[in-house]
Amino acid sequence: MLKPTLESITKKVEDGERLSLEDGLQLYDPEVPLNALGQLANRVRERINGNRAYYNINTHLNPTNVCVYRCSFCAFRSDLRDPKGYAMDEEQVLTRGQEAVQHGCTEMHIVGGLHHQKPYDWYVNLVRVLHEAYPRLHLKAWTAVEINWFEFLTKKSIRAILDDLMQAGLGSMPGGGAEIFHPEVRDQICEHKADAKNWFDVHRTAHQLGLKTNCTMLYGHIEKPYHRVDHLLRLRELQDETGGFQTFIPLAFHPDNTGLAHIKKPSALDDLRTMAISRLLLDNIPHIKAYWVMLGIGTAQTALAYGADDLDGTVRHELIYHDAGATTPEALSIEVIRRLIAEAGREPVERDTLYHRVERDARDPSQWRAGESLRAV
Ligand code: V47
Repeated sequence: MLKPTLESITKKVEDGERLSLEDGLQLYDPEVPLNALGQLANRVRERINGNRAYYNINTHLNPTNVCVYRCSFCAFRSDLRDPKGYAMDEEQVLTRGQEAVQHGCTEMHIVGGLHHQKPYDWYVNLVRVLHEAYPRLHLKAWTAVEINWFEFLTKKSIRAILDDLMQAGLGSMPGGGAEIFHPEVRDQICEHKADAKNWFDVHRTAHQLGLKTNCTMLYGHIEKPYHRVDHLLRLRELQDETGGFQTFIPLAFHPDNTGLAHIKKPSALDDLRTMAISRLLLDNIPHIKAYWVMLGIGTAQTALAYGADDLDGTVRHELIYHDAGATTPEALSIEVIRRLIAEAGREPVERDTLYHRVERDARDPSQWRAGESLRAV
């Protein structure tokens, strides 16, 4: 078989043909000019999402940082007895909910450590109390790794656990915990936690139950291009089966305060190349997010021309990246996020978690209603 070239890959993209593992690997060859790759990804991005660039008004809640696992890339986790260790009580969680609603947030993104002294009910109850107090706040909560931990705690099936959480008020699931699926890498950076099969079983079941989920890839540590492309193709395969992924978020590794602090963080060029390759390989996932917290504002803005169509949100109270050395601000105002998008020549569109247009009351912007569904065009 002939080795793919940028020309043969461009032809495939133009003909709407699916790219292969070999194509993905070829696009990682530094000989392939980044600008040309970006332009190709941009065509696909505009084919799917037009000129829109989405953002949302959201907040993060990390109810505890105490974690049974010791993933070498994580600066957020803590031991129970470490002075840094914490676990929030119901009142603290509700205060965060109230703050979110007052700021007009449509979404709360909830993830944290796996606290060995907290029972399953602690996690379910947290969703329940927030949902009862603030029913309009969409709870995008718990990664597949947490669901896998709940399986261990309760011996219940994934389906039964997701049923409990949905009844309590779970609205969708974030894409974390995916890291790199290939065991050559996964066994070195997070050997004890949910493996690729566990992660996919949770997302498959969530999709079967009608829950939308996101997916991620943590890159720029010990993995090679092969592991990244393999990772993306595994996500594409589940999406073919279920269609339940909304958004893919490539996550650039931040080394500070982690067990991999000797590794340099990926360059902006690698970030943009990975963004573009993700857009091209994940032909069946509608949205690609440039998560500004981790990319930095300049690269996230540039990524809107390299395949990305979403910047995530205003993001209050993010800890996972800031503990690992992210120098981005703690939150962006709506005005700044809209200006960043407009400067990139895109149309800023506020969305809710499930991609409906958000319409705000001009006199009191904390008041909003969900409008039309923003289907990929
Ligand atoms: O799974 C942890 C990553 C993830 C580091 O679904 C790190 O909308 C880089 O998944 N350097 C959690 N990455 C965050 C996440 C996410 C973020 C934004 C939006 C969404 C979404 C999901 O963060 C973890 C891990 O892959 N991570 N430590 C670090 N030092």
